[in-house]
Amino acid sequence: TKTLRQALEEVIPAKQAQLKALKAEHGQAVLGDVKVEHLIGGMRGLKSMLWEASVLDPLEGIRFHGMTIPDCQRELPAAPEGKEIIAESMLWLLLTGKVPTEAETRQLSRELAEKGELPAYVEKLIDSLPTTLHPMTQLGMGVAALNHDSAFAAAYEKGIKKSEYWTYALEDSINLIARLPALAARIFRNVYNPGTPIAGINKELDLVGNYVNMLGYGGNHDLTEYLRLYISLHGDHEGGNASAHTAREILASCMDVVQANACLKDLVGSTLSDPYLSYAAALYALAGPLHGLANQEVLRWQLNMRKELGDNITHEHIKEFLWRTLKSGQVVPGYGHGVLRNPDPRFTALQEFCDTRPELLADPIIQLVKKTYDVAPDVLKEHGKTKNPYPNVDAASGCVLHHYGITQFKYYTVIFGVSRALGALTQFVWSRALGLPIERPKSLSMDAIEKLVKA
Ligand code: FCX
Repeated sequence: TKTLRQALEEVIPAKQAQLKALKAEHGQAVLGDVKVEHLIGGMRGLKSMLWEASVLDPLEGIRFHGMTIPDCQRELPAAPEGKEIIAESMLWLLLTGKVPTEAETRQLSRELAEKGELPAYVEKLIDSLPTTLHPMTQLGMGVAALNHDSAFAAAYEKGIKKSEYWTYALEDSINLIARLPALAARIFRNVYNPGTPIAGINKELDLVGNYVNMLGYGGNHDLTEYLRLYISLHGDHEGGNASAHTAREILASCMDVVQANACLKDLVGSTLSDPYLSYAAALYALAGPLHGLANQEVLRWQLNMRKELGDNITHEHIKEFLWRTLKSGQVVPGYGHGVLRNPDPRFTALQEFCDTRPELLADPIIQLVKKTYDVAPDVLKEHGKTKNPYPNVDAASGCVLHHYGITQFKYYTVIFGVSRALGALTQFVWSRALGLPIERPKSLSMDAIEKLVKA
């Protein structure tokens, strides 16, 4: 049985050779035009980033190393007593491009469980925060503080070779992924159940099994399975989304500072050049309501709808509520996407999870999400602004958590944050393995653009 590191070591040389050949043979090939509208439109659709683990097709949705969600559900190992994809098999796939064996998956689960304890100083830091501080703010702070023990930063300070960066990046990334459940669960306990004990880490369990135990829902098999699926599916969504891009960009910027100051040895440890600080930055991008915070917003919006309209909500009622939201200038949370132009297959997968469980189908909030889906696309089409009138993953993710008793919707994006580390840190490791340079796109002022276009 290979370790994750060995599996990665095997695939790196071929990828390095691929990059070298791509640069030498096609470095000057044109992939598209840069238009003025790209500069003022958030670079939507501009092909300008390298990202290995997943690619998002506007119509078909996400593929992880070429595998669709149903492919992953069929082929990636589940937990011993479960059926859903687990975070470990998804992480293995994202990092190596290969489907792990059962034994490899279990070995990775054990490694994560062994590394999952939080250092005492981080527990103290989190315990000292006001419980009114948003859970996402707390998560970012905890992740940033973990950089105290960054192997990457320490090794850099000693002066390692560029070719060795990835090994330390991997060590930090695994440690961070391993510790996220304990950190996220501590935040949950402090904010919502102060003073209650947190379960210890069971070395025989997978990452999400332990997370559910630490959240205080141990023994709820269906919730555990749901979160396994949720965390695997939210793991990566190619590179241009705000959180993933932040993790990459911050890394690049840090490396600039590091390289520029290589002679100033004691500056290195204080730069942002490690996975912890990069991922903390990514979390704060995820915390925006147009991105990851949308899953909290969806539930808030659907609960408001229920409060206002009562229990017997018809399609007509929902239409009126949708129009009221739109006319008040707000977005309909959980609908629309920067890339997708069809219903999000992650939304579909989460809906299918519900479809096989009668108790979920009977839940009024889950019914409301389904009913909203019946009418929202047509309302959004009639409204005429949204390029994609269909649901994204956030439209479905929160209502199932609500059903299982995690009703504290301000916490939902933290679960997304535990998940997105899989993809963002995968790219962190690959950026180092491929020796990618600092990101430094060119910016222009409006005057400079006018000069260029009028010339
Ligand atoms: N409700 C109302 N209006 C919407 C809308 C929605 N759900 N989605 C897009 N629009 C509007 C935009 O606000 C924009 O209006 P403007 O011209 O007045 O600025 C117009 O339609 C065109 O936007 P569009 O090109 O379709 O979408 P963008 O790429 O600019 O934005 C997001 C994509 C996802 C930000 C947008 O659809 C949105 O705000 N959706 C609601 C929030 C949400 O669900 N976010 C989660 C997305 C994702 F899944 C994730 O990151 O987790």
